[in-house]
Amino acid sequence: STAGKVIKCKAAVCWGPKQPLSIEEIEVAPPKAHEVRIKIVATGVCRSDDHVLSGALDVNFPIILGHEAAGIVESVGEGVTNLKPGDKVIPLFIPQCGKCRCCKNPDSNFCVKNDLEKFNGVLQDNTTRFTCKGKTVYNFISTSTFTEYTVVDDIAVAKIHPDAPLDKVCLIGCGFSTGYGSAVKTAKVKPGSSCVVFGLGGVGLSVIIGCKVAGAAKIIAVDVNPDKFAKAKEFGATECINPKDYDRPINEVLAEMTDGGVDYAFEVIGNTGIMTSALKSSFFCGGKTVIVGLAPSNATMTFDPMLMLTGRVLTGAFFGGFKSKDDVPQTVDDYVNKKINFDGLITHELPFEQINEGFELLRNGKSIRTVLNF
Ligand code: COD
Ligand code: ZN
Ligand code: ZN
Repeated sequence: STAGKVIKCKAAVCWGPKQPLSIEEIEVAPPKAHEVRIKIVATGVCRSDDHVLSGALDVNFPIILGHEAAGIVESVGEGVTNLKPGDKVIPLFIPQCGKCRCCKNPDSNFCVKNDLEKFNGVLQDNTTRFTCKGKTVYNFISTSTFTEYTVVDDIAVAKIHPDAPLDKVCLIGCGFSTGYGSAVKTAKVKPGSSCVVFGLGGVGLSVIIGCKVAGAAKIIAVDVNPDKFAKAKEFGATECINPKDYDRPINEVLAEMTDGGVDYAFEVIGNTGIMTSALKSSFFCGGKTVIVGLAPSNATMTFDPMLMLTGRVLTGAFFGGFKSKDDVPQTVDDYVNKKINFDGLITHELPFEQINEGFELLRNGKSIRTVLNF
């Protein structure tokens, strides 16, 4: 057994922005108290990882990126009682400590123990378990999954169904949940309602899946790239429109299509102008707008506050509003029991060593999701 020993393994180390990831041999120290060492089996390539590579996100280097994954527990540290070697797990980029003010609020899914706000790159004890060439390697948003083995805090890992196919359910660790949860949890889409989804990337398509599962009658998909429409329809869009085909504001077009406005509008691009369009396209009495996309750091959203006085609702969440430790296992169960399916989001599968190719596919828009297998 490797328990209690340092593991030498392969990892994709990011030494700095604007350079390819480098496959290196690293050392992974055993888990300390309330930590879990995980053998990663499959990991997705997400836009947020690329934000570090492009220099848009400020983190400490060197770092091991990756946050959308599934794996198997190799060993656990002292005090970890709910997990044992061999358990299938998904690392959680928003932890759920269960004790903080956010965790105690049933309507919040954030946790004060997160590393999303400051990117300190360390575990709860302020150190990491990774070294490479004698240097400390930092952790990424409580997870770090571009490695054969990682160590995470026990508040940042969920035990999942033993029959779950890890090369699929890894998407529940980020992209799928972010979209799907935005529909079923943050918006709480009602049966028979009308929805519009702006932006048809992997996350937007997952919003469509959620709207459909929730029983929406009308799901209007909006994108400037009409190549995205076929997949959108496959996942449940009832109509697809391209703003470029109209010479008037898209909210006016949507109002005509939906008897005055949609019940639910989702912005899944990260464009503050589109956020305002989404708000305007929601029905003036009780229409709900959910911001899913992360806008550039200094961008601000502006709108006439009168839009709100008639009763529109504007909200948003990371990770689809999912309380990570509670909702990830449930979502995996729903996948195993065939209540949901998102296999169509996975357009590419590559061996882990070809990780840089995975990022190329993301950058040139050729992939929806690439899953790397170890
Ligand atoms: N009008 C209509 N469509 C547009 C426009 C526009 N003006 N601009 C771009 N689009 C379309 C593009 O053609 C594309 O199809 C789509 O919008 C965007 O898709 P992708 O593939 O770039 O993006 P996704 O789906 O992988 O993710 C997009 C998000 C914005 C949701 C993502 O980047 C994000 O911000 N996620 C939320 C933040 C978060 O939770 N982060 C934590 C860990 S990831
Ligand atoms: Zn992500
Ligand atoms: Zn908490």
